[in-house]
Amino acid sequence: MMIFDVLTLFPGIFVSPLQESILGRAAKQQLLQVRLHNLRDWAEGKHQTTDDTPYGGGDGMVMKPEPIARAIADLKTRTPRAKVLLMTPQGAPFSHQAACELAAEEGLIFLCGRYEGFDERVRQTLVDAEYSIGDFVLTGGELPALVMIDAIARFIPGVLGCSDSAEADSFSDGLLEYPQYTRPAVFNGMAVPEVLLSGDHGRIARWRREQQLLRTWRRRPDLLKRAELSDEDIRILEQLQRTDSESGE
Ligand code: 4GY
Repeated sequence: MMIFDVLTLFPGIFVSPLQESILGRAAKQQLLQVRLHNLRDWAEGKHQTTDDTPYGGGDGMVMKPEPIARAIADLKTRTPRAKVLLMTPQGAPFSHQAACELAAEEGLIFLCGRYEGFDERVRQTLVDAEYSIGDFVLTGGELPALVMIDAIARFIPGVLGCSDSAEADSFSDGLLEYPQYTRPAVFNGMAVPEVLLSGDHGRIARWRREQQLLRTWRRRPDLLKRAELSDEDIRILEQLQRTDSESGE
C-alpha cells in the first residue's frame, strides 16, 4: 500500500477531498493511505511557533527549519525510503509523467508551506524534489499537494476501474482527449457526429485520433513536439494543416 504523509499547519483542508469518490474508495480498499500531520506538533515553546521574521528584513514570515527537520526525521522512522516533496511555483512543472513516476515510490512526504515560504536550508538538506502545479501563486502548498495526490493515486493499480486505466488515457501519448458525447442524439439543435452512431469501430477510432490531433494542434501546439506520433498521425496532421479553415474548433 502506498503511504502519503502530509505535513501541514492546516490538516483540515485535506479531509473531505480525500474522503469522497475515487480517493475515498481507494483508501477504504487500503490501496493507499494518507496520514495527516500538524507541523505544530513538532514546534517548541508555549506558542509552538513554526515561523519567524526573515533575516535581512522584508514582508511576511518564513517557516523555521527545526520543526520541519524534526517532523521529517520522525516520519522517516516509519517510511525510511519516502521521498520528501515541496510544492512551490519555483519547482519543476508537475505532469502526467511525474505523477506516473512518483506512483512507483513506496512513500511520499508532502511538505506544505504557508506565509512567504521556507528557510532555504530546508530545501537544501531535507527536500528531495520541488514541484509546481502552474504559474500562479497560492496561499499555501495544501491544494497543490491534494492535486498531486489525486494525480498520483490514479496510477496505483486498482484505484481506477479497469475500464479506464491511467496508462490508457490520452495524456499517455501526449495528446489531448477527443470529444465525447452521450444521449440525447440531438441537444439544443446540435447533433452528435454521425460517425459515432455508425457502429463502424474502425471509422470511429480513426475519427477520434483525428480529433485528438486537431485539438492538440489548435489548443496546445507545444504538446505536439513531444507527442508519440505514427506515420499515419503525421499524414493526418499535414492534411489538417491544409484544410484548417473548415473545422469549428
Ligand atoms: N503554484 N505550485 C504552488 C504555490 C504557494 C510556499 C507558501 C504552485 O505548487 N505550489 O503557489 N504554492 C506556497 C509556496 C510558501 C505559498
